[in-house]
Amino acid sequence: MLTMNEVVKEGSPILRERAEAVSLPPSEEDRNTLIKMREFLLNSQDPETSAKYNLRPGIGIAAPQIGVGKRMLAVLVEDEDGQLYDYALFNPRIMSHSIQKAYLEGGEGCLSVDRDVPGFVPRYHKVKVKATDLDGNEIELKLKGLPSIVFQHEIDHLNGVMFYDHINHEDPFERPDGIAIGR
Ligand code: K3U
Ligand code: NI
Repeated sequence: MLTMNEVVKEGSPILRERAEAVSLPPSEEDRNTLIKMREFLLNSQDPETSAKYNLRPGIGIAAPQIGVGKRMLAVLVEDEDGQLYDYALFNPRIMSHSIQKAYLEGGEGCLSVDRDVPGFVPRYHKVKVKATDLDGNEIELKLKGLPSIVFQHEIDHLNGVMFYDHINHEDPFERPDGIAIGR
């Protein structure tokens, strides 16, 4: 199983590189890596398992964060209605996005960042994402609110972008135009 020992921390060059597309159909190795990433999120959100293995709870993870420079991500998050977004995907692409922006009231965190970086992170409120799932099926997701923000954070990791790159460093708490989302 993956633990925090496998999670690459800021300063590592792989977090600043553009990840490579996964060749499809995925190899058994790529599928296994992605299955382990999803399992990490499940374990990290389970109070007993996270305490036992000292896991930081996560709602998303991208392959570069475990040192694999390929376009793969896993997300495990509930929206404000309690609907679960449980995805493990190859080659995710944002096909379109709203003009409207959104940001998390409490800012963002990252498993690769062992410090608090205060400030609002402007994102798109809604995104349409296409990707390939673990069974090789092409899927399209229409996302808004927290799940949309988590996907944008993870797709950023595939492009070498960190959440704090988006913060207004002159005034981190200047409210972006858009919807404030609580958690
Ligand atoms: O935000 C976190 C959280 C964990 C449990 C419950 C509720 C929230 C932890 S930080 C996190 O999950 C990052 C993970 C990363 F860096 F590996 F991608 C994802 C994320 C956090 C906040 C906004 C968007 C994405
Ligand atoms: Ni992150």
